[in-house]
Amino acid sequence: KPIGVFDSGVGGLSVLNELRAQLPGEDLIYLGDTARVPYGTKSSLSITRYATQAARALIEQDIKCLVIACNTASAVAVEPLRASYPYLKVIGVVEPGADACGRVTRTNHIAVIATESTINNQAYQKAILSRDPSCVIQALPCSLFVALAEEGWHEGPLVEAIIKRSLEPLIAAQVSHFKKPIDTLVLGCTHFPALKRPIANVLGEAVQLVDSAETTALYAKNMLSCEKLLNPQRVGQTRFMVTDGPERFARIAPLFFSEEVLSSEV
Ligand code: DGN
Repeated sequence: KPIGVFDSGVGGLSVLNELRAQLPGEDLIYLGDTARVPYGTKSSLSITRYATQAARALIEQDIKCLVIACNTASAVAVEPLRASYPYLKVIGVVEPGADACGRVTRTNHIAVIATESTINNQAYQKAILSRDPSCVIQALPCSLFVALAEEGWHEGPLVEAIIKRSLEPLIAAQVSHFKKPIDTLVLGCTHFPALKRPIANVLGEAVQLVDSAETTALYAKNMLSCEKLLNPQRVGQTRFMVTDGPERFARIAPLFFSEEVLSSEV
């Protein structure tokens, strides 16, 4: 059986890339809800409705587990989806990202950057604090980074200037005498791994970046291995479905995914 992977659009391909690398033997079906992207500024009610419809479309493909490769949908809809489909393994990106924070931080001062909905929902903040209540968290919405990533603006002085301006509250805290500096930053949006280098340049070496795409793929691998659901040595296939604009999807996909993408509209 394949693994179902769902995102609001193209960003989840960063998670798919990591799944492909960690789980080469698995068949993957990716559903991008391109008709309704972005989720990052929508209400929890709408996001849960969209995520439920996407999950249903993937369950119809007889999947063995569902990876919500979207931070916003994970933050808002992972629990409602688990309640609706108790027999299905549902993996979101927030919990693996929060686990990774605990492993990386030395000072317990952590920042999360994500879309507005993810920040407002507080899923990362709650997940990190539930693992270690002594953590101090700064959370900052950076929805503008989504556009930068999709435009292919992934480096250069202009990109760094925009990132610097957006991260100003974090940078101010880094040099403040009153606040302890952060040592860990969670890239809490599918698009942000594409901006890893300029973000690292702006924040400097003292801040470690946690990429929730990477940690989610490892989490999925461990889970499937524990459940004895991993496929033996073979080369898995990847299939793509989008709810709108397969041409645009195929054009932008290479910014996030390293293999060829041929999608069909559903
Ligand atoms: N995939 C979304 C996320 O990870 O939060 C970003 C794109 C969006 O819907 N705004």
